[in-house]
Amino acid sequence: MGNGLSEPRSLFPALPAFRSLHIVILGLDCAGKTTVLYRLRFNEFLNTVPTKGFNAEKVRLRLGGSRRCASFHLWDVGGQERLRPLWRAYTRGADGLVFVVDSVDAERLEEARAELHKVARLAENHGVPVLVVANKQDLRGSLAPAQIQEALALAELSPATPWHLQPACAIIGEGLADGLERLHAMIGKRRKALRQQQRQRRRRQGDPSRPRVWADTGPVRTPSGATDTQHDKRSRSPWQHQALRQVPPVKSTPGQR
Ligand SMILES: Nc1nc2c(ncn2[C@@H]2O[C@H](COP(=O)(O)OP(=O)(O)O)[C@@H](O)[C@H]2O)c(=O)[nH]1
Ligand SMILES: [Mg+2]
Repeated sequence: MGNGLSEPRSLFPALPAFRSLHIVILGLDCAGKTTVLYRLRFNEFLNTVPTKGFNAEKVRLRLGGSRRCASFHLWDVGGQERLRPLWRAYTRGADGLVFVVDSVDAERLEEARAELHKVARLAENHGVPVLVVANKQDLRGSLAPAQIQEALALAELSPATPWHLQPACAIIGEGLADGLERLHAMIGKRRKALRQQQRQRRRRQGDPSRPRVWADTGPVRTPSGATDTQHDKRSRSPWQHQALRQVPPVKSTPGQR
């Protein structure tokens, strides 16, 4: 479940496998963020205590049962109200966000919605893909993904924000690898689009980032008629070269040196 931008299942070649993606796990306290982190890292259930600061782990994931792997650097940040102002610092420069919600805690879904939209709206998070994990699907009374999508108003996120909603149970790990794979694919798609935009912009502007090395076209005559060897030819623009070449050559008369 997601918006149009999350559709293609994978764009693996768009992302180099050796570089870890910076992923931040957010959500209200008790949603199951730390359980998600440790399940992904150790592939087992670990009892958690409320997170005061953050936990960070590196995780490698085999993609779609293939031999290709992806590396993630996962940051699990405390979700208590007094810690939420810190989210902004952790998400700066993030490749993707994971937003975990407790699917049974209907009362706090409104609060979760407000926090999710607040963080997604930050200028520095513009276009950053979001994986929403509808956690605790094993519990009786858990809301269906469609209900969670509506309660979180995911359709109202910016059209530039790719998102995917993944039902999951962090206790046994169900849904987590699939969700992370979708996030990986969304990040790949975004990178590819950004690279294309960058190339188009460069083509329009004549790529100022390239080193200005002009071709060596031989000695150049200065207006005085002398061959210019004193100046570095590479420091002149092609227009200067052309102007200098248009100076008529000084005819040497016999006896003149
Ligand atoms: N039944 C169930 N309980 C879960 C699940 N995920 C986490 N929990 C429990 O929810 C509580 C809070 O989890 P924790 O990871 O500390 O939440 P955090 O505050 O978001 O980091 C813990 O008691 C977990 O065992 C799940 O998928 N199903
Ligand atoms: Mg925690």
